[in-house]
Amino acid sequence: ADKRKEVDLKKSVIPVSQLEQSVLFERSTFSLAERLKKSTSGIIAEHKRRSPSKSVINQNLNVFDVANGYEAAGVCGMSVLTDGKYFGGSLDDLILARASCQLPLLRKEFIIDPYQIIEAKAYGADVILLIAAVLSHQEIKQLSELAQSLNLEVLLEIHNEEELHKSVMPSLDMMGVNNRNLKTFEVSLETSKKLSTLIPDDFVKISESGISNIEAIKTLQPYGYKGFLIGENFMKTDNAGDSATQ
Ligand code: IGP
Repeated sequence: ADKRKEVDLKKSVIPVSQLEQSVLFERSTFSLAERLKKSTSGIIAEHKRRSPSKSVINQNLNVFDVANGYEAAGVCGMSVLTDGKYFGGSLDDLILARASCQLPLLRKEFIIDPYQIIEAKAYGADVILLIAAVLSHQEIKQLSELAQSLNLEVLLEIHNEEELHKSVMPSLDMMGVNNRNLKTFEVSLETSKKLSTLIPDDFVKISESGISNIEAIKTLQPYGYKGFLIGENFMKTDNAGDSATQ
């Protein structure tokens, strides 16, 4: 209930009706799922200044350079953290990424309210993230159907079998297995391997977190993964785009 209060406060800043009239709200969105299906590498590169597990990753890069660099490196899509409290991100980062590249953009946020989805669209996102660990079946359904009605794609994030089973529904496009344990922050690619066969084939499979080299990608591809979400590894360098090229 407390979380909702915070969101309600933001709601008073820009009314839904105004968000819906914004220029970006009208644009036709890019499909991340289609790009991943056609790609051989399938990289989704993230803009991430800091995190609860690592504190500061990089505070010096500007989001324009990062988005341009990722695009030049030929990645399939970009993830932009808009959470301020834990990751030092903002909606400004999202709109600036939109202004500087033509990549499909994922709004990386703890989405619990329909308002945040309208907001995602108005700030230039193409894809939203829903985290099964914090949402009920009914909430996932309501939020993903709203996203779908706005032509936004949905990436559903899971950590275990239970979260997967409660979430399978046709309004999702991609299933992301987070290799990072939310309680211990430990990462293990075994999580992706273990869950891969349980994910129905109609979803594009993405492996998230702790991917630090090409070997990890080569290891996971035979398990059916088409997308690889990489943050820290690119962001900890002086030039995020250059590191995404290698
Ligand atoms: C990226 P990494 O280990 O490459 O920096 O991880 C991404 O998977 C991670 O930032 C992430 C995340 C999340 C952040 C995955 N799911 C949910 C915030 C909320």
